[in-house]
Amino acid sequence: MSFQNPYNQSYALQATETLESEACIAKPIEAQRRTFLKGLSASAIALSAMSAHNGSALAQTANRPPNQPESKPMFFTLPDLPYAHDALQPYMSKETLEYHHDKHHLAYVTNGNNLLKGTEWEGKSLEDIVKGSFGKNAGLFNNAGQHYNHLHFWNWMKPNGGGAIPGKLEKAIIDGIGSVDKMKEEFIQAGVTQFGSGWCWLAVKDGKVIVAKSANGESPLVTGAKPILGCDVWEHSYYIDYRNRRPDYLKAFIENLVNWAYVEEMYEAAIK
Ligand code: MN3
Repeated sequence: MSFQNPYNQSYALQATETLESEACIAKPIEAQRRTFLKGLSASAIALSAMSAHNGSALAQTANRPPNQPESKPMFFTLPDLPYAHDALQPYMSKETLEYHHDKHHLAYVTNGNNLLKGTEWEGKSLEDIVKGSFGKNAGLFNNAGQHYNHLHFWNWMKPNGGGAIPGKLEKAIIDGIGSVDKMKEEFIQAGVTQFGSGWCWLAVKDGKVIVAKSANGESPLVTGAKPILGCDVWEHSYYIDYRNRRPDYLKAFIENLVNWAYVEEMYEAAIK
């Protein structure tokens, strides 16, 4: 096993963490197929994923030895982080991002591609795979769901994040939740009270901004809402930097890491 978490011995592995440790085992066969997504918008992620998809299809065809059956190109690809691994310090360390992006997210990509093969969702969009496989194909859902969540998670953060919320989004938050302070308080509380692995969210449901939480690889997508901000509360996201202090991690995330411009883009797309 290539992944060695020095803290594994210091805390009990919960049942929901099994997924996490299993995901670490997968070998990084997709590492060469990364695509550069610096500064991309939410909608551009989908387009870029498709162009990476097509690019790899071409490369695969060109490199295929004669008389070998044509294999389908991998659908899920791991984008590079939109900033350097050390750019979020001191709130999120280089080491955390090296494990979290380079190993954990890569494992979801690799496993997701393997589990997608031969299913009815091959060729569908990522959102359709996530929504369609929920409750029907747990293995595929877990990996596709986590791929979707992490694609956005990297963009929901930025160096020198936090700060002022763009006006239209701020108004929607106040209309939906009451105030910006209340939103922050409820968002942190959702993350703190998510038992075991999961995520806390801001989402748009019926045109209104709400706070939500979900287990494992689930997201508001599976409840008919649109996620606009999510924070990963799996231990792999904070244990190196914060150990068991999940509330401190959530506070640092909302105050110092959030890329509110990206949240606003997702809000605009969600209310269309
Ligand atoms: Mn994660």
